[in-house]
Formats: sequence, C-alpha cells, structure tokens
Amino acid sequence: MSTLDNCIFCKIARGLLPSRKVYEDDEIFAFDDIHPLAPVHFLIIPKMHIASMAHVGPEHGALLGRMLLLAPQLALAQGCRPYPEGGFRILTNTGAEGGQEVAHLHVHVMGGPRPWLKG
Ligand code: DGP
Repeated sequence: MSTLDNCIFCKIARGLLPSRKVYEDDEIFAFDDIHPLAPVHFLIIPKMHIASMAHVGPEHGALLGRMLLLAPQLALAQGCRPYPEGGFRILTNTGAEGGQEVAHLHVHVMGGPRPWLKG
C-alpha cells in the first residue's frame, strides 16, 4: 500500500499519530475531525495515499464507492438522526481554491442538531 512519510493522514491511518477512530478496514480509515464544525464530524480516508479528488482514476472507483457507502452507516452509528429529520452532509474539499488543507483525500461527514459552526 502506498503511503507518504510526511503525510499526517497516512500517519493517522497507520496508527503513528493518535486519533479517535470511527472505523477501519483493510483499505479505509475513519476518525473524528480535530476541529469539528458540527456535533458529529468525522473524516473517511483511503489508507493508500491519494492526494485529492483531482488525482483519482477509474482504478479508484470501487474504493471511492466503498467510502461513500460507509458514510450513511457511520453517520448513524456516530449519532446522526435518521433521514429525513436528521441526515448528514458529505463534503470533499479539493485543491487550494476548493478549500483543501490536508493533501490526502478525505470525505467530511457532518451532522447532528443545528446550529453548526459553518453552514
Ligand atoms: P480540509 O480543509 O478539507 O483539508 O480539512 C482538513 C480537516 O482535517 C480539518 O477539518 C481539520 C482536520 N485535521 C487536520 N489535522 C488533523 C489531525 O492531526 N487530526 C485530526 N483528527 N484531524 C485533523
């Protein structure tokens, strides 16, 4: 599996940096965001280093599909109320103008009672 030595999310996925783990399997790791914008706010990442959504290709289709399929399941497990009263937001910032700060592909999953800090 390709990882980058100087990537904080590669280190978190490998357990070299602490995080509050939400989920883990062979390919995927999920953990609470350190600066939550909502009562529930976690990140789903691939364990392999992919810099952003601008770097994905057809070979990543199954992995991305699995990451997205996990979101509703994990959102409920982390305390989001069911659709339609509850729900959640899925967001992936990409590149500088897309607001991406960490150059390792991650899907934000946010939810819980409003108001939230943003949006
Ligand atoms: P983005 O702007 O989409 O690249 O969001 C990066 C998010 O990652 C941001 O909401 C804060 C979070 N984050 C950054 N560093 C760490 C860390 O070391 N641990 C955890 N748990 N989250 C982090």
